[in-house]
Amino acid sequence: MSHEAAPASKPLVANEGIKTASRHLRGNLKAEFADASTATVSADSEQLIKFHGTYQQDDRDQRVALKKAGKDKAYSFMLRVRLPGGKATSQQWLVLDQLATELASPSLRLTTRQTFQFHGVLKGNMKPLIQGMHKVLLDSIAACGDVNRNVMAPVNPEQSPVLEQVYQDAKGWSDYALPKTRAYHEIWLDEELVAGGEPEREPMYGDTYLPRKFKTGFAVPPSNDVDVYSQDLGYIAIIEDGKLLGYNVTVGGGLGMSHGNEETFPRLADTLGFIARENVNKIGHAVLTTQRDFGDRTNRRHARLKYTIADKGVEWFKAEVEKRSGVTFAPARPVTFTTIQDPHGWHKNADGTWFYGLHILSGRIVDRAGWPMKTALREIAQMHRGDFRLTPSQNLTISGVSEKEKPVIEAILARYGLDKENERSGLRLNALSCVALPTCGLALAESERALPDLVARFESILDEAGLHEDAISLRVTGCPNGCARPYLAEIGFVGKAPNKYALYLGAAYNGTRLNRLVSPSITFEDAVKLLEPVIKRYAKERLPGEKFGDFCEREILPKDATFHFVGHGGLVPPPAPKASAPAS
Ligand code: SRM
Ligand code: SF4
Repeated sequence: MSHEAAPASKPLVANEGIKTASRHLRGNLKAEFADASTATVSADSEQLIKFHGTYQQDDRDQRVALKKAGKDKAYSFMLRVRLPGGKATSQQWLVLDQLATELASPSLRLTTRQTFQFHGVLKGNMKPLIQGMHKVLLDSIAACGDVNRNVMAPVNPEQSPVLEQVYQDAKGWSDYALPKTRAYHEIWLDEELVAGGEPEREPMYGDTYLPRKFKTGFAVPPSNDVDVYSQDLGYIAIIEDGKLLGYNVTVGGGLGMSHGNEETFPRLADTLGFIARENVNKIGHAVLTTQRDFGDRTNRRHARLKYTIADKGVEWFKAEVEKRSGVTFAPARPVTFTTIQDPHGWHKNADGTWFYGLHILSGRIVDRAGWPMKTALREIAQMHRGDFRLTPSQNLTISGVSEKEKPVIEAILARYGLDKENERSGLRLNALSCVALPTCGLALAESERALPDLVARFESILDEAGLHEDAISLRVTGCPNGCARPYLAEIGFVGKAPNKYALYLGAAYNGTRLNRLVSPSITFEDAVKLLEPVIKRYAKERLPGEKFGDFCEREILPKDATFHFVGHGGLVPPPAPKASAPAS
């Protein structure tokens, strides 16, 4: 197989060697996880375990004290479940809840890609945790690593037969793009080693998998809940007269960047064209293998599909995909996205059942004093016969609720006060944050832990301005990797240093336009002061139906200017550069 991307002059990155030597992701993991004499794994294994859905981390709150005391870091692991379209049964919920209590932090964390994360898993607990998940047919294969990650799809398939079909297509592509290696089963589930006979093959990925992570999302307009333009590969459902005709295919979205490195950037996907439904996997295969063969394996900061397309051009990419798949794209069909927000509260499905959309700030499911979210949801799972659906905005849908179950669930929600959660401000219902401190090793600033206070500060201004109900998207991350998709938020904060954030404004609420840098480094306090007059102007001066991001783009952010914050007077463009004296 040719991996043409590595120019002869540049060496491959170390991860490529680790993958090649791993014998399809086996490496030394079995022995290292069986070794109780250390809390960690080797540097090579740290990279390999990602393909098994886990990251080695340490409790960053304890780092300084432990160092002072001459002790090692407080190591543990994060484990991410693979859950296409965010669908979990009540039985699975109960098992995950119990495993989190017994073998992890004990919270469960709903992610921005519709799945669960465990944190604080000690090395010796990893195998029982994975085995516990396996009993209810859950796994963490390809939840992380240089492969096709958890496939996103709109929730609530009971709402219409089309949503169910889209879910089935998303699940089908997720299954198709799974690595074929039995490494996971051997290491965690004690399956017999593959020995003798034909050597194991990875027909689609090859021995070195992809140059980098790869993400797929399916969207059903008018909702862009999955932020389809941020995905490496997107399928936008085209529906006519209630029938799913096929999909517009998008490629090359991605959000991660590094502060101050202009060679890295968030990018919205390009649309290649329309395909019939039966070609989903064929096109997925061609897109993925093109990236496999042409993605940059010499620089992990330049290895995502978005850079392959930015460098080689979308027309080249489209021709390559058509050649490999044998499918010719038809012209893209027109699509309109109006929202990214999850439906909250009770809604009736086409099949007569109900679903309840529950807002969960930052997706953290844990029992706190006066706020026993984990207990409440466990009680619901104990009686609920339908499913749970995790949303791309870290929220939860209790799905397929019968008429008989509905009042019981209502009573549980009311008993624990969760019914009030959906009555929160439009800003809070649209707020996302990444995990960041204390578990994320890459965090430069707080995110999840700082969000409640930040939201409360904005809420008092919004209330004063009469904008309590208005849906405004606010997203915060602890670093520029973009895990809460902050570059698609109307107000985006991106961590730079403790209590310092880059502030971005002006994305389209429907996820079709990126925001722009307004201040490269600002505290939350100053940002709120800065935005107060902007919010008040928005309340008074907006056009009918105009969203906050569009107002900022029209009124606050003239074209091609990067804004800087000076004092609390508002946003001003940087001073024009002084004319230099003519050379004599
Ligand atoms: Fe992410 C790395 C958490 C969605 C872009 N992400 C990480 C790690 C694993 C940190 C690390 O590498 O050591 C974080 C673990 C933190 C922790 O303690 O749990 C982490 N990412 C998350 C989650 C849990 C955020 C959340 O609060 O929900 C999301 C898990 C999704 C899932 O279930 O699979 C999560 N990450 C995203 C998204 C959003 C999305 O995919 O829709 C992005 C931006 C989209 C994109 O990929 O372009 C994202 N995460 C990154 C990047 C930057 C990738 C890049 O191309 O530059 C990294 C760092 C890296 O890969 O080197 C990263
Ligand atoms: Fe960690 Fe940065 Fe992702 Fe937040 S955005 S979870 S700080 S990698």
